[in-house]
Amino acid sequence: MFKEYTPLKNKIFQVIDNDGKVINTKWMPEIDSERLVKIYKDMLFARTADLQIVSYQRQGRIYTYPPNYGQEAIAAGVGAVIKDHDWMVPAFRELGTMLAKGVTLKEMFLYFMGNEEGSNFKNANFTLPISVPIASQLIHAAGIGYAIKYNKEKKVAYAFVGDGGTSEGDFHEAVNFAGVWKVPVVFIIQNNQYGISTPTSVQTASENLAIKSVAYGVKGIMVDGNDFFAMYRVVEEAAKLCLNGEGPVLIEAVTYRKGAHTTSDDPSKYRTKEEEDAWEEKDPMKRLKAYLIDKGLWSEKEEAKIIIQRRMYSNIFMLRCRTILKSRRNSTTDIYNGNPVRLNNNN
Ligand SMILES: Cc1ncc(C[n+]2csc(CCOP(=O)(O)OP(=O)(O)O)c2C)c(N)n1
Ligand SMILES: [Mg+2]
Repeated sequence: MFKEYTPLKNKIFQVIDNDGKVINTKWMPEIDSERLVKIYKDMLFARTADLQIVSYQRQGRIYTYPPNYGQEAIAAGVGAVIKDHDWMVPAFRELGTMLAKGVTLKEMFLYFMGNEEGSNFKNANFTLPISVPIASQLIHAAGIGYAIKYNKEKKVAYAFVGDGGTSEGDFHEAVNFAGVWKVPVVFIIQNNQYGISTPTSVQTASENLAIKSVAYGVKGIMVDGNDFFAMYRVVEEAAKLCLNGEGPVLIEAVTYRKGAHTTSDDPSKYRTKEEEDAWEEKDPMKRLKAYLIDKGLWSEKEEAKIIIQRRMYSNIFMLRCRTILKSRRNSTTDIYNGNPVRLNNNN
């Protein structure tokens, strides 16, 4: 796969088209129907929760939030392959993978309410907290990969970064280190076309982002990040390579951020309606849904039922989070052994 789709050819790996039709039978992954429907339902859960969080922010019930809207197939592809014992090294736009790893929606809500309990994942093993300093998490991933190799463990570390993050020194240091030490890390670039308002076209002079793997002597591939099957297959192959000692792998997942950069951004200032409409055709959920409906595995009726149910869940979670917030501890609780007098004086 990595030879056939070398980034030097600027060729994108796809399995289904925009209508959900299989166009690449050679690389179609084997996933049984029951599991596939479960994956789709999980994607729907993540999308519904994501849209709900944005609406909570508009109501003043949650703070700044970076929407995942439109990028769900990437998170789901990794989420379906990652194992409980693997490492998840997130940036901040991977809600679906976090949920797949066992992070709860409640913890995510708490995080975006600024509560430290939102970084204390109780059910998710080997999952680092959300990382906002762009690309800094990749250095941790390379180090984790080194430790996995040193300890002779059969594990993979999955690390995320955005297209903008590839311009950070940390990205280059991490991929270089990982390449030199041949560590089992899968780097996933979510190329959602923008770093806030900066389009990928002015982010780099490279023909694509996956091509950066060539300079570091690691395998790389450009994949349609809105094609769930393509994502799944690429991540599955990358994991196999890592487990065989042939890692790391750099994946550029090409997608589109349908929402704003964060809830404090207004994308209409820097992109056109025509551009948004063109990407709408490639929406990852629509494509997978079309595939499932064609195979008789899903229906619009079932979808409507599930969305109502999921909205209800997320409302319940939100109410619980409000209760936790009311009982929050002082922000210096874990810093000092007893608060300094000056902090108690309120001046
Ligand atoms: C080191 C650092 N510099 C700047 C910022 C401010 N900042 C937050 S998000 C962002 C853009 C990130 O773009 P990209 O890597 O494409 O990820 P995306 O937000 O599109 O998922 C910037 C510059 C930051 N968080 N950290
Ligand atoms: Mg981006």
